[in-house]
Amino acid sequence: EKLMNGTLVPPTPEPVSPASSHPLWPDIERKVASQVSMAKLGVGECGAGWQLFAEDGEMKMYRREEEVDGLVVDPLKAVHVVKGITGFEVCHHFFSPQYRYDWETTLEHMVVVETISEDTILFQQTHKRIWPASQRDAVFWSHMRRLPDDQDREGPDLWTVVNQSTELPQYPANTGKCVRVYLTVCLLCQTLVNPPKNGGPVTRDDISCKITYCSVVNPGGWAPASVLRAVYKREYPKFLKRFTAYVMSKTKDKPIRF
Ligand code: 6CM
Repeated sequence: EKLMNGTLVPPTPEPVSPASSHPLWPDIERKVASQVSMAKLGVGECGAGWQLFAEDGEMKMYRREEEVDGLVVDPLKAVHVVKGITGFEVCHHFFSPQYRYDWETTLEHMVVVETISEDTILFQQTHKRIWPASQRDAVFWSHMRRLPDDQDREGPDLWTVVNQSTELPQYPANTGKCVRVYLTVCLLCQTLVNPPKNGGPVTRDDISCKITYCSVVNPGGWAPASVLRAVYKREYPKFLKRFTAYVMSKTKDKPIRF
């Protein structure tokens, strides 16, 4: 830009670009819309073949056995209700890189490749090896958003985080010791509020969060089906319990954030 006296004013640099001008944006918009509408469906409404494989209190986990080219890609759908936390708080801790090593036990290393905007980040991760298969890595975008209330429901808005594999020239697949996995993950959260009878302020005793977690992971290369299914059966319940307990512990003495 030029001032009246002809001096050049350099444009103020933006710390992060707005996600809507990023080349990945059309993909993100499409994926988020389709993943959220799928996540909103109950297991009875989204096709046959869902089997309950883990249950613990309010937590229920279902999977559908599926293989593509001989590789296990079992879709997973989990629902949980957790007291004392909001959908925003759950999504915030799932999305933000600074908390990930605290709760993600399958993680070996995480790189923030690009912060596209405050709600959209590109990650590269390596995960722990599952014997006897090769170690896995993943490259994915992660996007967090508030969802407008389509049903004119009373109460707070929904929040979601969608993680979706993508390709990055800086991180070509299958060139090192890792095999690239391909993932589609959707976390969808609804805050439930029980208005206190005395008309006083809402406390953590009055709220709970209904969580839906859906995931499809293609292991990308050879991994024995029985071992993979056994690992998933153990690791997914462990993840959801540990992660939600973590959010409870991080928020319990803090003001509620919707
Ligand atoms: O959704 C989850 N985590 C997110 C943040 O890391 C993200 C990552 C998903 C990665 C899924 C691919 C994992 C493949 C390798 C699994 C290795 C298991 C090692 C077991 C230890 C011996 O969406 C939570 C993912 C929870 C996975 C169980």
